[in-house]
Amino acid sequence: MKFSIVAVITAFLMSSILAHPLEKRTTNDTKIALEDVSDNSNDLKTAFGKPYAIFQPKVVVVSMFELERDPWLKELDFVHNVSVPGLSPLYPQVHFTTNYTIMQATTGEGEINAASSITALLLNPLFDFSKSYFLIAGIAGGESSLTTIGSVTFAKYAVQVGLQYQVDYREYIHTNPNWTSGYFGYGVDNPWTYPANVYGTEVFELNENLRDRAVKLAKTAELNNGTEANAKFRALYNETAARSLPKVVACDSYTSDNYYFGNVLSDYFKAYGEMMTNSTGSDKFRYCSTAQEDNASLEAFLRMDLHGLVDFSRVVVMRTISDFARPPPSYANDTVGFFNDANQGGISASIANLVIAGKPFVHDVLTHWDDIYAAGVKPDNYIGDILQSIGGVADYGKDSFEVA
Ligand SMILES: *C1O[C@H](CO)[C@@H](O)[C@H](O)[C@H]1NC(C)=O
Ligand SMILES: *[C@@H]1O[C@H](CO)[C@@H](O)[C@H](O)[C@H]1NC(C)=O
Ligand SMILES: *[C@@H]1O[C@H](CO)[C@@H](O)[C@H](O)[C@H]1NC(C)=O
Ligand SMILES: *[C@@H]1O[C@H](CO)[C@@H](O)[C@H](O)[C@H]1NC(C)=O
Ligand SMILES: *[C@@H]1O[C@H](CO)[C@@H](O)[C@H](O)[C@H]1NC(C)=O
Ligand SMILES: *[C@@H]1O[C@H](CO)[C@@H](O)[C@H](O)[C@H]1NC(C)=O
Ligand SMILES: *[C@@H]1O[C@H](CO)[C@@H](O)[C@H](O)[C@H]1NC(C)=O
Ligand SMILES: *[C@@H]1O[C@H](CO)[C@@H](O)[C@H](O)[C@H]1NC(C)=O
Ligand SMILES: *[C@@H]1O[C@H](CO)[C@@H](O)[C@H](O)[C@H]1NC(C)=O
Repeated sequence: MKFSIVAVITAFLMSSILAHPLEKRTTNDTKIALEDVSDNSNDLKTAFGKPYAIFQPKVVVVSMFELERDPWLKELDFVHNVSVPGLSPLYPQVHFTTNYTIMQATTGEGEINAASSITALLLNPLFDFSKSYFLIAGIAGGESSLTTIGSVTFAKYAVQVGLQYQVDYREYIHTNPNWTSGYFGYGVDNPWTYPANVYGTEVFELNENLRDRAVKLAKTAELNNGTEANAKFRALYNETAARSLPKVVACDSYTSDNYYFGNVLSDYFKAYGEMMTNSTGSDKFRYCSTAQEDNASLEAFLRMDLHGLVDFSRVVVMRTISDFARPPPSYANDTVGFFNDANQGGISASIANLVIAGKPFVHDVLTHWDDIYAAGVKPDNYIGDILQSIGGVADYGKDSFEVA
């Protein structure tokens, strides 16, 4: 059979028009003209926002690697791929649903990938993210006092724990026998003193009202409980949370390129996070999950918020627990064996629960766009970084820090 080439091209054009109902975002040229950047000062600012951007997604789901991405691509109608310069070579494209309201992006793993991918994405002129909500949805190690395999956590604080001095056990134990790990803060000489200087990315605080709404929505979902092997592994622990079925928990997340586990480092970093967030002895900060990207992504969001390119109050960090960060008592002397025990393997439950617990929030943003989300969910808590870069007064940190 032969086709007329014109008919084929026409059919192709028609189908691509139908398949890409791309509605360019409306722009207000009067407003843009008024915001002309060419003033006479020597402090020329780049344009505030990106008035000629084409895409303005309402929700962006941020994954870190393939296993976190794929269940979203399967669950929703992500039919459009868009290549973005500066994304990870492993994940060069973002994905849009049919009507371009939901976007998915994958950063690549670790702090460097997360920071550079989010920066590239937010600066791309095709996208206007000034009103978009971001759901960072990834898996993490879990603290057994608050979580178990498959648990879903939503953070208020994100603490980067790797930014410290570190010395090996064999080199401090003779002189500093009461140190519990080789870590201590910048500009000080022991692990119990608040750092004298910071790089600015140590602690981020997110919109608690938005976080609590996401928690409430996630609680309406029926979580994946994991496998029989997961259930047996949970039973090895003493803590009630670790022994129970997975739940949705409001608690805080750590970022560290250094993938740590075990009681010694978990105890040390828990205490460090409490010190950094000024919450020692209170439950203002509750460490429960450890992963490798959030602070890096948050730093990129914060910098772009300063220029109106995103709204830092619209970022949610959700981490589902794929494995425990501490061994159970029966593995007390074999932390490496514990880590490599495939039986705890909660990867399938944690991956499934990313979509199960994240989807209600995504749908809520679309359903209540006009009455709630377009205007924003106002935070009552401090949001931002340790340097108070986007304003407000942090409930942690110090009045000033030495310059490193
Ligand atoms: C990482 O982000 C968390 C908030 O999610 C924040 O509390 C923490 O201070 C950040 N840490 C670093 C080192 O940036
Ligand atoms: C466009 O912007 C101008 C200046 O800010 C404003 O007066 C006008 O109402 C805007 N028009 C629309 C349709 O929003
Ligand atoms: C879009 O991206 C997904 C995920 O990388 C891929 O599986 C799919 O083949 C791509 N589609 C097109 C049309 O390139
Ligand atoms: C876009 O599609 C989503 C489903 O993916 C739907 O919930 C939403 O209402 C649609 N929005 C518009 C403006 O059509
Ligand atoms: C650790 O030992 C030093 C003396 O070597 C002492 O000054 C310090 O108070 C001790 N710290 C703690 C938390 O026990
Ligand atoms: C998980 O377990 C709970 C309690 O037994 C049960 O109510 C729920 O239906 C289970 N969820 C799934 C997806 O099987
Ligand atoms: C955990 O429970 C076991 C048995 O019930 C008990 O022997 C052990 O002391 C407990 N360990 C901790 C750290 O509480
Ligand atoms: C771990 O080692 C200590 C000291 O040798 C011993 O008392 C304890 O029974 C061991 N625990 C396990 C679970 O093997
Ligand atoms: C946090 O703790 C440090 C060290 O104890 C202290 O210097 C600082 O003032 C505290 N910050 C707040 C906001 O309470």
